[in-house]
Amino acid sequence: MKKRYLVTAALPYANGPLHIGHLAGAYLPADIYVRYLRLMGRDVVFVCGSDEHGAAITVKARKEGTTPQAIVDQYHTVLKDTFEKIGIGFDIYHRTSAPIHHQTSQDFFRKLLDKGAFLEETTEQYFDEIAGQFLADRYIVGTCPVCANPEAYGDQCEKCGSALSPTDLINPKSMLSGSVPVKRPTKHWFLRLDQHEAWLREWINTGVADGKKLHNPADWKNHVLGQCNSWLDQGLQPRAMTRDLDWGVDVPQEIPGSEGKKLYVWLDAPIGYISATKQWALDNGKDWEPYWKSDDTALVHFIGKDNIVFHCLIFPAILKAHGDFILPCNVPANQFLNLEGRKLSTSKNWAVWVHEYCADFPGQEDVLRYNMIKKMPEQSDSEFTWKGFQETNNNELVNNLANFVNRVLVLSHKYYAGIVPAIDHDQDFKSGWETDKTGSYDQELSLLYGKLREMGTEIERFNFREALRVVMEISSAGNALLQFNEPWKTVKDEPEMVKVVLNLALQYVAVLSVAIRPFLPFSADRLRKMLNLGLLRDKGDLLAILNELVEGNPIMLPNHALGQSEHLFSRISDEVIEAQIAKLGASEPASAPAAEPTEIQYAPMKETIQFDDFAKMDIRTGKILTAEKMEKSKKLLKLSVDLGFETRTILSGIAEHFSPEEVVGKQVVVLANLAPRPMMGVESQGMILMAENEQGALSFVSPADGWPSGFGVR
Ligand code: B3M
Ligand code: ZN
Repeated sequence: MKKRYLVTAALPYANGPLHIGHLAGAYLPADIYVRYLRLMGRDVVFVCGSDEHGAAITVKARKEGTTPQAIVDQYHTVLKDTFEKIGIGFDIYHRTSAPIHHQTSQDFFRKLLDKGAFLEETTEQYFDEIAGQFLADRYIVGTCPVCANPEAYGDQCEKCGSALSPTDLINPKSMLSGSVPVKRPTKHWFLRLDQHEAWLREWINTGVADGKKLHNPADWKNHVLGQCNSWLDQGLQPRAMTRDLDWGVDVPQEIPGSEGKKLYVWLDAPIGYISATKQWALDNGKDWEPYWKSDDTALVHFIGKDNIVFHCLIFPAILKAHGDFILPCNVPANQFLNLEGRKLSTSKNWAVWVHEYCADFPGQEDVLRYNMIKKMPEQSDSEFTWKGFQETNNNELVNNLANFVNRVLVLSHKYYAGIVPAIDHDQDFKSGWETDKTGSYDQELSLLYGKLREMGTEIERFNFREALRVVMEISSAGNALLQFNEPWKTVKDEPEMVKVVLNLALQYVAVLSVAIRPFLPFSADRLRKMLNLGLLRDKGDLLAILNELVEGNPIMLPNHALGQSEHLFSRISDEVIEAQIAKLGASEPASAPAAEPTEIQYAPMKETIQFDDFAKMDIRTGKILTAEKMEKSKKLLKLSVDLGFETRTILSGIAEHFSPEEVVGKQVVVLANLAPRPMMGVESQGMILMAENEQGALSFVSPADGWPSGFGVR
């Protein structure tokens, strides 16, 4: 275990408000993690802030006919407020326009320059002759060379996550004037990423850097490692760390050639984590340096998947080149959240804006949090729907959690005037964990202990959905405890047993009041009040409870007076949901374009092969002459395929997609020299090539109509 934690959440661009995709991607997971660490008494600083530079800002200002400064001032405030309202508990929410940030970034630049980390080079860059400006990053769009997305930016394709250079784009177009740019020479400082490739590869894949084991790659998410490796496999190129712009952090003036040059936003933005930490330290009389420079600090970056390469390769290279800084020990990036079957889109207003949610659902911030966690795109893209939101609220938060809490408190007030009953430990009762099992008080406490531990383990592994599920199991078991023992029926005849059941149920509620804290902080506060337990100070509260439970001690002591009970959650009606659905895309133009497809998961690239590997395959055109179902096989069709010079029998696994009638006469492409293979008593002599999409649908790969059979495909 590390001595201290520095947790960062991606700095949102101050060019728009926060939507649920942001929340589920980086901020909520980071917040849960941090709240948990604090509850465990760990030393943790949680930093974030507005990213106020880059084309995201200037393009927006230009669109709105205002200045970049006006844009960042407006949205910095909106973002800061929204984070607060939805309970993201940063220790500091900073901004990159702050002087301390400019200073810190410039110092970094000087240090990198001194250390020879840069290559100074004049290259041809795209220039917009109408706007009179060089076009880097988001000033230029074009087709992604990797996935063919026609709207890839000059720095990155948001669809496939590839990091790009403007010169990689196919059919580049200026975002400023829409014109086709020309190339002009300009001088910049390039980070020698090529020189960092070897150690980055080792560090990413083994966790070892400079001979020190820093982390275990098995703890990193697969898709994060996958993206890093596919980038590394393409070979790292020197990357410009400066831009010809008039908005951003100046290249330090004493450096020759600095005039008109700004730092690349992806150089200054991650340094924003450091300047935020510095400001936090200044504000709190602390020392920032151990958090960034000491090996016993765990640095964890929470981000969305579109920021992976910047946090896993480029920023680490910058930190390493500087020399004094530690490297992140994990970058638990999330994938994307879709909304009602479509990709979130700011321009089409296809989003749920968090500040609007807070205005429409006051006091129900935790309902959104709960839903976001349940739908958190931890390993793959996920989807938010308003119907799902309603069902989750009504079935899980109301029927399970709020109902349990309410029953326990109401019954305790009714039977014991709101005083925790003292109990006789030898009473038999039924455990809520398994039907018809006799419970024991001590065992129940140790089960609670186990659940809290399990929750913690999942959180520390960044499995927040699973952690929340474990918490809700406590509530389910609590409900079952009441259901199995029916205190409302047995209180007259078995008063001592009912005391045990309710005392225990109160322990469950007390445990829940802490366990829900990382996920549902507002409800945790309300619950603490109902239990008259005092608000959590977060500093080690969970650890304290674990220490009691492991000793077999109850959390709520006999004779403790409970507070007033209230409803933790209430039902959400159809009308409320319908109103939200109607709001979606409301400002969309009347002739709305066809629904955007949801974010697609492409299979990762296979490893590179040589031309010789390809040349070994004999691929030919052909035509299906006959087709029949194979007996006893759901999947296979038996085909005879004309290859011009001969007819082959080929068994093809397409029977669930096509009927024999449909495929007869189809022109196809055949892998003709695949070793023959007996299948279900028939020899298959080749393979028909099929295209498959992400839903598993199949399409024939066909040559043009009337193309002759038997000729090569290359
Ligand atoms: N502002 C990009 C983004 O919002 C960027 C993150 C910076 S983190 C240092 O996707
Ligand atoms: Zn792409």
